[in-house]
Amino acid sequence: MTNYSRLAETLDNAAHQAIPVPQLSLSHSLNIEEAYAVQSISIARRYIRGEQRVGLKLGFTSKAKMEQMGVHDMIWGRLTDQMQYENESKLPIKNFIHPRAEPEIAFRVSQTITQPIDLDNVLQYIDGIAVAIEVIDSRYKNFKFSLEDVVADNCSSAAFTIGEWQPIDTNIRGIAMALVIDGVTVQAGNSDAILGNPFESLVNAARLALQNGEILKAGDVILAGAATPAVYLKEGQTVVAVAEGLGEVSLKVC
Ligand code: 0L1
Ligand code: MG
Repeated sequence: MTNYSRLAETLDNAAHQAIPVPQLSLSHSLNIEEAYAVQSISIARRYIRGEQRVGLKLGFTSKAKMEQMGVHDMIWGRLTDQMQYENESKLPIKNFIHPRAEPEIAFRVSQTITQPIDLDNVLQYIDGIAVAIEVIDSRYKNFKFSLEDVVADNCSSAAFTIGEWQPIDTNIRGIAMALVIDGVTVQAGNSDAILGNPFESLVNAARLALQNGEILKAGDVILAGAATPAVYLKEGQTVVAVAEGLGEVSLKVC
């Protein structure tokens, strides 16, 4: 019988020590529910160390990425306070294995979400929208994984930073987004690459949270998904995410 706790410990240690491990799928045949169980146990180890859950993230939020991975739904992971960095702060690269950055949109939840929400009422449940950088860092060697591997690995969640919160009536449909490293635009995209409408991501985050007993409450952050492919980070770089009308947010890799 598969020992989920042992697998969770392996992934948690890999993240904590920044040392990559072989894909779980090379030695275990987990299904997706089992992979989420491993994620849950792995994150519980962080909670025991004192970290607090501050929100959720969605991954595979572009049609192209879902098709590439052969899935029909997005994946989700938990964000903790230890993963959050102040805007313009230093990101110590030694704490990560092979970090990559992607420009995202973040939502701040305004009230407990106890029932499914939809595009018509989504604004009732947020009080801020911001540009964000998500730093993903697979705990697997060579950043290679199966769907079940990446779910067990908390969807590669590693770090994030959020720009200044903007009013909820700020337009985020069809806006230009970019990742700029040391003054050079290395990725450019559009917010509608996120599920065709970034608000869809929030609706789906609420659905997945409810399905999985992760109650979203006031102050929680939702990272909606990437507007462009992720880019590897190197020491010394300054990475900036820019979103038209939302402003920018940055990290200095040290
Ligand atoms: O979109 C994401 O945050 C990535 C989800 C996990 C897949 C990956 O690590 O590329
Ligand atoms: Mg992401």
